[in-house]
Amino acid sequence: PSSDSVVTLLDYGAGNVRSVRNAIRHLGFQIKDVQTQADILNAGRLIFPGVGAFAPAMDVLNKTGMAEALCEYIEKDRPFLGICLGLQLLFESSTENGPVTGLGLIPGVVGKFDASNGFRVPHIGWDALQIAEDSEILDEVGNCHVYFVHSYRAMPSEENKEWISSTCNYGDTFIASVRKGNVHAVQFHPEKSGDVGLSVLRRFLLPKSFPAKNPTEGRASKLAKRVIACLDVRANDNGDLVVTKGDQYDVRENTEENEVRNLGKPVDLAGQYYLDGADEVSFLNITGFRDFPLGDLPMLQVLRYTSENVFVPLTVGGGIRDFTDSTGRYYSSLEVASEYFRSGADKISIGSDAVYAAEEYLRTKVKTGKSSIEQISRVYGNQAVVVSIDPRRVYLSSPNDVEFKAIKLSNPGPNGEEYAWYQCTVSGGREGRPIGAYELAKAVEELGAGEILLNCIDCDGQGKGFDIDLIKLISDAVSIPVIASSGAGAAEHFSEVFKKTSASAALAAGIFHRKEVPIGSVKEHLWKDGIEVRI
Ligand code: 1PR
Repeated sequence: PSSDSVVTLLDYGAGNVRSVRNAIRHLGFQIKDVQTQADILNAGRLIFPGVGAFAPAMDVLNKTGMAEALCEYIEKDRPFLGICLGLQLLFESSTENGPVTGLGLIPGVVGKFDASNGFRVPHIGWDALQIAEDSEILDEVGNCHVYFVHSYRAMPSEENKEWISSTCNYGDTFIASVRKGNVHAVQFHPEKSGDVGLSVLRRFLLPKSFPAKNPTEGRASKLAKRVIACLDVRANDNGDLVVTKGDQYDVRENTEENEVRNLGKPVDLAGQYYLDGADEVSFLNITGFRDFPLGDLPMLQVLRYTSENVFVPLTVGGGIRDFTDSTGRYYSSLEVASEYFRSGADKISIGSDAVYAAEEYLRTKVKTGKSSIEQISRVYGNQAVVVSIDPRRVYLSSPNDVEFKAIKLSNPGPNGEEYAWYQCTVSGGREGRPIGAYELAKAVEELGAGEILLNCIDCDGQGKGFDIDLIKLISDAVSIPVIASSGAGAAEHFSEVFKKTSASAALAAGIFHRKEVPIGSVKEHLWKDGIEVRI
């Protein structure tokens, strides 16, 4: 390969840089991995996708001598692109588990977003940029949304203003990208920002070799509400992995054969939903609670293949827990999650195991640090940990009938009951547990979950709309983003959930699989209704 088609990648082994690799390859480039300091100093162009937390990253860079080499490379104005933590590390220090000293190339301290002003932290999703002139690699971004996922950010100041090439406003104005000469860094994820993100990478990799297209037309002004396509995946009775979809979690056909409903192939459908404009794609391995997911190589393959062509965030759930296999080998939930991340997942979602962890935490009031939520968020950050809640409505005549949070329903129950509590379940809805969705949501936020995927068994597959009472209850109770799920049957249902609750995203399955309403029509409808979405 000619040196023009080679990109040097600094991957210090902290997490998932698979999507960055896939995006670089997709653009026709080959990757050379940094092994030594010399690889940095001799790079023709260097991409540094920082992953994980600030302190361990600096630790590795210092111990390996990479910190010194990076500073030398950047001070010589060699072509550089830092992504996410790869931007933050350029600053003087970070308050993340610190203060921790950074590379010190840009004046300023990286600090945490303030959730107290009503903005949910982590900052997850598609947001708008204010782009300075001469930003070069952002030339085609224009007014389009790009994808962010982070809890810490650097702030603009007199001292660093010559570096700033764009800012973003989320509660306060923070630095979305920097540029000086050939040195660039972005807080957002170009590799997860669809076509617009790929244009940023392309302009870095091929500077000036083609004229900048006019900025893509966009209408972004603030954080968009996300529309997520969900694929419930399991093996059918022939052992093939299929996308299935249940009614109230029952995924079998109502026929004599009672076969598992088959709505298509996971990789194909995910690719289609990406092209249709899905802001994220989620895979739920719905029998993961039974089978050991690392024995489930096809699911890992699904992620690997999907992440080659789908440049929006991917979440995978099912079976994330500690496990001992038939030979007695023990796997921690962290190892299971790591395998999913290595295969291309950006976030993992925990169902049953989060219920057990929350029950124990509420009983003992002690954070042991050993739960899957704590282990995974410590290493990958809480933005990578979603908790999937599968509650079922339990009707009550009076809210005092239970020890759990009960609410007055907008629509009374079958026997005129005015109240209900939402009982959490495990094992795909098969077993009810002594904890409510409200108690669970608050507990898992404290344990380190970064987002909640809120299903509702009663509404699943019914197409009658989301459970607004439930979604309002939970999204008002926590300050992390909540994804509303279960029951979408029309574009109006998405508008309703965003108007009546503070959910950050809405997820649907059946309506998309059955091709009743395409994702694009949902987005158009939301836009016309005055709701910010990524078009
Ligand atoms: O418990 O950590 O192994 O995780 C299992 C995961 O699998 C959980 O996230 C759980 O929600 C999911 N799951 C388990 N069984 C089923 C099932 O359907 N039998 N699917 C299941 C849950 C619910 C939604 C669905 C929405 C939208 N699927 O994700 O996609 O309800 O559907 P709709 O738009 O068609 O109404 P663990």
